[in-house]
Amino acid sequence: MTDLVRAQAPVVMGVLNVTPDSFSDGGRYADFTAAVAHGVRLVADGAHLVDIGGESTRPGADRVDAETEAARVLPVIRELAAAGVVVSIDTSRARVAEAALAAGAAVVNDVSGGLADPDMARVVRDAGCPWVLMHWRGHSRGMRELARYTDVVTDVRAELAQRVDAALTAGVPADRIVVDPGLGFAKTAEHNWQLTARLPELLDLGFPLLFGASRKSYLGRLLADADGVPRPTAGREAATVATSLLAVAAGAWGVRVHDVLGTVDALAVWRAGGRPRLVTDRAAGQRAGGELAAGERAGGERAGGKLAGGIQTEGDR
Ligand code: PMM
Repeated sequence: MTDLVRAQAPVVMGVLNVTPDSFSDGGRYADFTAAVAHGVRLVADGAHLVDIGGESTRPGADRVDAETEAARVLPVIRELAAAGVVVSIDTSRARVAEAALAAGAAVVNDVSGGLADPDMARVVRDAGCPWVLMHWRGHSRGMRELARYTDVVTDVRAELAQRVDAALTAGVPADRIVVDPGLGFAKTAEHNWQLTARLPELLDLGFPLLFGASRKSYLGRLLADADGVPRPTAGREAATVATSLLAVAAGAWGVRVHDVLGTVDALAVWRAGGRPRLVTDRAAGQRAGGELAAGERAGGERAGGKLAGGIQTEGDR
C-alpha cells in the first residue's frame, strides 16, 4: 500500500458515501446492494481506490454514533475488499477505522487529520497503512464559525505541518502520510480558491497531496445563474473535472471525486498532452489568486521552494 502513496500517476479516489444525508450523493448508496454496485462501478470507471464514508461531513450536519457509522460501512467494505477493490475508510473515529481495516480497508482517510480522536494515530501506526491527514478545525456543526484565517494558505500549511508532526511523533512512518487542504471544511469559497491557486505552498510540505473539490458548494456558487442561485450539485461535474485537473497540473498526488469517469478521461488527455505542469509564482498567487502564464518550457524551475510562473511539460511524471 505504500506503493499507492508513492504512485507516480495521479491517483483517483472515488467517493462512496453510505449515508442518507451527504450533500451530493446522500441517500443514493445508503443500502448495501446499491453501495457495492456503485463501488464496483467507480473502479470500472478507473478509480484506483474507493473512499467509503458512513457519516456525512456536510456543513451543519449532526453526528451519528460510532455504531451507526460502522454498521453502514463495514458490510460494504468487506464485500468490495473481498472483490479486490482498494478501499479507504473515510472516518475520524479510531474505532471505526480499526474495524474497517479489519474488514479489508487499506487506507484511512481522516478528515480531522488525527485531531478528532487521539487514538487514531495508534490505529494507523499499528496497521502500517497510509493515512490521509486533512486540514480540519472542528466538526461539521460549528465549522462555519471556524473559517477565520490571517492568511488561509499560510495558516492551513502550518496547521497541516502540526498534524504531520503529531503523526510522526506517534510513530507513523513519513511514507504513509498524505495531506489534504480540506476544501470546504471551515473554508469560505474565497479560501478554497486561494488554496487552489497556491497549492505549491502546500506541496512544499513534502508530502503527497490529495485534493477534494468534487461538487462542493463553492463550485455551485461560481456557476450561479443570473439571479445568483448556485448551480445544484448535479451540474458541477465539468467544474469538478477542471479544478481537479488544475490541482494535478500543479502537482497534487491525487483527487477525490464522485464522477470518476470524467476525471479519468481528463487525466488521459493531460497525459497525452505531455503532462503539462501548472506552476504558479507564490507572489503571483497572493496577488491575483494564481496565474497561468503563457508559454511552455521543459524542465523544472523549482528553486528553494519558489516556483516560477508558467506552464511546463514533464515527460517523466
Ligand atoms: N471531503 C468530504 C469528505 N471527505 N476527505 C478528504 N480527504 N478530502 C475531502 O475534501 C473530503 C473528504 C466531503 O465531501 P462528500 O460529502 O462528497 O464526501
